[in-house]
Amino acid sequence: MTQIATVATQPIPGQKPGTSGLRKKTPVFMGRHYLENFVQSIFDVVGAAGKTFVLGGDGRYFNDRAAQVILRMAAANGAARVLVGQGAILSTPAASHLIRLNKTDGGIIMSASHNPGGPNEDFGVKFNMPNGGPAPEGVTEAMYKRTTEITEYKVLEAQDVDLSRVGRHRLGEMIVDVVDPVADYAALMETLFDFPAIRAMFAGGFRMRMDSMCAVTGPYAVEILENRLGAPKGTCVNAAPLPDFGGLHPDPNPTWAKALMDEMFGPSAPDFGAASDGDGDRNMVVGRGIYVSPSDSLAVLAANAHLAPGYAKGLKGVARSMPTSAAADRVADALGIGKYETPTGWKFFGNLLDAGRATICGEESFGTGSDHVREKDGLWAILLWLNILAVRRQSVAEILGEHWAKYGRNYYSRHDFEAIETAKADAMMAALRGSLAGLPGRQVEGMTIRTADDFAYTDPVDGSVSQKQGVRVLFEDGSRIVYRLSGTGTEGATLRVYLERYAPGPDGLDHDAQAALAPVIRAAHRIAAIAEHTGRSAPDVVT
Ligand code: VG1
Ligand code: CO
Repeated sequence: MTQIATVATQPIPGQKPGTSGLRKKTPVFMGRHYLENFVQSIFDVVGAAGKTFVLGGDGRYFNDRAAQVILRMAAANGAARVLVGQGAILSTPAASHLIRLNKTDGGIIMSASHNPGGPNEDFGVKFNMPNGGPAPEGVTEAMYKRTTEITEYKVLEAQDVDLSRVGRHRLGEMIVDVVDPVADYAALMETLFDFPAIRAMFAGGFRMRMDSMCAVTGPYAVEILENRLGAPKGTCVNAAPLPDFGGLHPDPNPTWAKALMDEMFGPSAPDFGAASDGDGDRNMVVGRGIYVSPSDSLAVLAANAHLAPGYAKGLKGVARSMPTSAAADRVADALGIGKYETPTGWKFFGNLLDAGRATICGEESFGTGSDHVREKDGLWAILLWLNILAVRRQSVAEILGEHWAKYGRNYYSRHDFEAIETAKADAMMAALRGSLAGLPGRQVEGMTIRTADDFAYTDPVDGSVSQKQGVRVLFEDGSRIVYRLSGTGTEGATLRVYLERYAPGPDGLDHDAQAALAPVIRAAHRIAAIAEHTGRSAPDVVT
């Protein structure tokens, strides 16, 4: 017999959900009533009775235990059915696809994405809507508010469900369907890309390295790249998801994916390299001896997407987050299609995708995706690159070179200052916001400031307004600096400074982005008085 217990609790407000879901240190999530309070708050807001949800996570420490708790709570709250990835594993894009494919009422994804995992690292929970996309601000606000009021939660008193095998189980009145986490996603990729052409490229000797960083994309990458596309065994490395990601930061950038960078710049570099993050929604691509900045990757994918069967009819529009470089805008202008600039975070693309206004979206933080799901999708971007390489029969360097020759080059970099004392970071941003009116016309590092503002976004579909999404300083020569505080960190504050400078031709500036951006970087430090406020004169991570 199974019984529903109603457990008395007291409010434990999570921090306001940031860019994606709730993230906390794992011991916090494992603390008394913490996970339960948040999950009950989700169900209280969206309703569970009679509904069907998807559940899965990136395999990090506590993923398996949390899945059992969430299942018992879904059953106690009257859910009809939950589809769970085998082993409680689902990449974020695969979860988004399952939500859509099965027309479910949404899904719960257990992940803190690129944040490290382990008993003393990070854990996270996010809710995705029936369209497969992250819950919008109104919904996450309501969930947060609920955590401040909650007095009880419901949980079924029952044994664990065996999630190790695919098949159907019952938990009280609720059906639990354990599904293969990879199969439906891989099938979707086959509908979008020219698998025979990519297979022929591998058969012809093309070599790649795929680094899954001991996170969730390993099983997906092995099945798609090695099993279905015929890439040699061993193409995928760090392919077994581990609870602590092998001690790695599963963040696909040149700093954390250093092994991949070293190989791609070394003497025996393969033709193409790629890495993905903890939950599989982000990607870094690297050519032999050349790094592809995410903003450039978005632009190249938009310019060449028609070479893949899924996009042969062309794109409806391209959307980018505000801090992402304007490289994609130039492509949209050339194609004569819509372009959109949204705040940071994938949830802002959902309405544009649902309304059919944008087909491809991207962020400077190594996230790209399309209307095939409602999340960014790391392997999707890697496969689109492979499709383009297979059709154009050129190297990554040649493709980038031709792109810059045609559109000009947006030199771009992001500087992150991590774990700053929150009060200091807040004071710096407040002072910067206070100084905006006096900035236009000022000369800094030989450049003249044209405009300075705090980005506010009005959603063109539903009219909702999001304020204070980042300070933008634009110069007369088209250079740009953006300042914002991260919404995903769990330790102090992370200041992100986004730097951009445009050169009309490929050879207008030094080829090294940091060198090309040097005056913009100096101006960024001066305008915000970063060192004076935070004591930091150099960033911790440069991408
Ligand atoms: C970061 C990135 C943002 C991304 C978000 C979630 O947010 O900058 O572009 O959408 O992470 O990605 P923030 O607020 O820390 O700058 V993931 O892969 O963590 O779901
Ligand atoms: Co992620």
